[in-house]
Amino acid sequence: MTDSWTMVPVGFIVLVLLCVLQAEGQSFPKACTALRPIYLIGNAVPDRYQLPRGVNLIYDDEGYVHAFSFSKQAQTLRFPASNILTRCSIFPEEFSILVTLKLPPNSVESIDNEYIFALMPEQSLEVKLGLRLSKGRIIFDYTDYKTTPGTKRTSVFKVADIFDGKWHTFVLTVTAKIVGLRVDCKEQKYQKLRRSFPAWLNTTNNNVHIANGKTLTNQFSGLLKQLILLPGSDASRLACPSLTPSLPTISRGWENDTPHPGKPSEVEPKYSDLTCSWASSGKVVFDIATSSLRTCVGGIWQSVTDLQGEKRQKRLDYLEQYQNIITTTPAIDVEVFRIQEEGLFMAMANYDSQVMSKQPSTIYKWTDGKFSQYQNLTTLGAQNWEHFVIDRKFFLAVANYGISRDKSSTSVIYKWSKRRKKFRVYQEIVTYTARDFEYFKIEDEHYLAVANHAKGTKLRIDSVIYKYDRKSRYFEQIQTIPTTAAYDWTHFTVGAYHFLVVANAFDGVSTRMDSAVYFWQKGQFIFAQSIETTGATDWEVIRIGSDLFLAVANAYNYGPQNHRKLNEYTVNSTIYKLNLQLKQFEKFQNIETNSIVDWETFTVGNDTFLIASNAQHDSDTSASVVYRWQGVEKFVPVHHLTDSVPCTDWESFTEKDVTYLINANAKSTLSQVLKVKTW
Ligand SMILES: [Ca+2]
Ligand SMILES: [Ca+2]
Ligand SMILES: [Ca+2]
Ligand SMILES: [Ca+2]
Repeated sequence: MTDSWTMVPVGFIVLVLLCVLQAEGQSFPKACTALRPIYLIGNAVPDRYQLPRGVNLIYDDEGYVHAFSFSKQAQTLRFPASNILTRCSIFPEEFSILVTLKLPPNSVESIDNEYIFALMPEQSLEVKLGLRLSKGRIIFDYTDYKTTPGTKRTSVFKVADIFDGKWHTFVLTVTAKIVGLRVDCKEQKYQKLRRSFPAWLNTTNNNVHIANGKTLTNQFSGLLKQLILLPGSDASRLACPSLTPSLPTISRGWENDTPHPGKPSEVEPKYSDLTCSWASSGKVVFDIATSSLRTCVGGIWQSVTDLQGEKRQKRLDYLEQYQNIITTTPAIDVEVFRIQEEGLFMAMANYDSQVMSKQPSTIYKWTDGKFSQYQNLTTLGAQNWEHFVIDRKFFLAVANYGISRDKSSTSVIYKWSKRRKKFRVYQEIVTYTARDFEYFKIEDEHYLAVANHAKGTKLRIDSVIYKYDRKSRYFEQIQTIPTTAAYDWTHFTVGAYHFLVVANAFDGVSTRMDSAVYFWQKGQFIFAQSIETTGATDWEVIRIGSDLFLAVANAYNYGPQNHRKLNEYTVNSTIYKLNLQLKQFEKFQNIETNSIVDWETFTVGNDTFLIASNAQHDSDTSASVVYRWQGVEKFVPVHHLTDSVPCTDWESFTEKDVTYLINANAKSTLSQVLKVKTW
């Protein structure tokens, strides 16, 4: 094979290296994020002195609350969806709805298809999204506008308890594929949603109906106190205190707004005027003055955002395009690092496979809130940059694929010159189509693992572990480990133990093969466990609490198991969880990915996220996807980055308390920095 870049399977290389300019611009309607909590009743009933036909504001003696009741004439109570979704037309993919209501006593049988709210087109009786009560059940209606527009689907929760003539609060939470229901802060129930993600629910020319579904028979017959649409899928987690509420239903003494017989009160009672006692923990009010949700915890009204600590924890809202990085050649990898007393830097591994010669890879420096070009370093098929520090000296190592698989390549370690404020060549290492450098430290000693990909037609070759020699001050080879078309080494620790896991991509016949975990013992790495992978390109370590997870990026499904070559890029990328007793990684969750090359984990506030790169991104459905850790729900997709470029690598960094994500685009010369917007 003379063309070193043409590796079998061809598509696998195309995935990473093909330089095709990506058509820019997406014509999708804008999805709604960055929402504040929206008081839906207030939008339908803006003025309490001019109540719409059929709407009454009553004072409930039992609960000491004002609430709305609806007679048959209120069957058209509605407002345009554009009133609340002002900057966007796609209904949020992820949201919560909080409802405080009181239903007639013993109404399990009598309440039959009564809508609390419904999103409906102006001209039809279709319910695109709705919440109704029927025969002792709470029913969530939804539609999937991407694949099956017009087909209503339902999720049904049996909750006969709330049809008892008392006040109740429930929160319905919707993520991409899961709907959860929590009544009175009790245990959350979950159901799977049968819809695609994103479902693209366009709200243009749609109305939000309150307490009706456009027809007489769908009229809500209970009292409605609160009906709030909240951004994010976890309002119940925020609204419900961690301590178990001793009185889960809303009870006398919860609200004590003064009754005004015959005349509605002027404003919603302020949360501060409401009684919050130990006994009423878990009660939730919506504070109109600050548009925030407050909950009663241990005798104090707290904003829901204050619950997780003294300081309000930030929550990821959406990702905003922040800076375009125009590179001279496509970028395969990016590394973000800090140099003491100098600041934040970023190195791009640049390579244009059409030009088989040395090319510059660019180092950028963060200046005035943006990355600007700082230094060019000559590379040859640069695949990966790795930054590390030894004795307060700053290094950067580049894994060079080289010009031909028949020849060795020279990968280079650079050292930061304090005097010249530039990186200079420090050591050259002979590699074979190197894909990855992994730096790690074991007991004050410094190591580098290189992933050698192939030698000529041979895919099973040695990858090498180097150790920094204190005398010579160079890295010296200490161990070789046979790998098969190795793509990535990832180091991690479990307690005092050190591990390396390799991503083996292709054995010459199939991409479905074993990758392997090794552990460090007496100065060398020893095989510990094999894990079947499918064109593995990356391992990512995720720590949540005391749990350790390993996520594999399965990039490409090629071989006898897919002899018809169907959807070769659509593969399950698996997350494994370490079982400490068995000292084994066990399958934890499968996530379907599309041409993934990199998993990247990052945190915002208390939340852990995973982002899946999608190197091809050749259609609307194959963008990078952000997943959030949601406990029992595992990792749940929360953002679909349709506006992002195709990319082989994501990195995250935090500067001045703001989290950014940066990607490397192997298909064109446009890479991006995204800014994490929080609320
Ligand atoms: Ca990287
Ligand atoms: Ca690595
Ligand atoms: Ca990664
Ligand atoms: Ca990465």
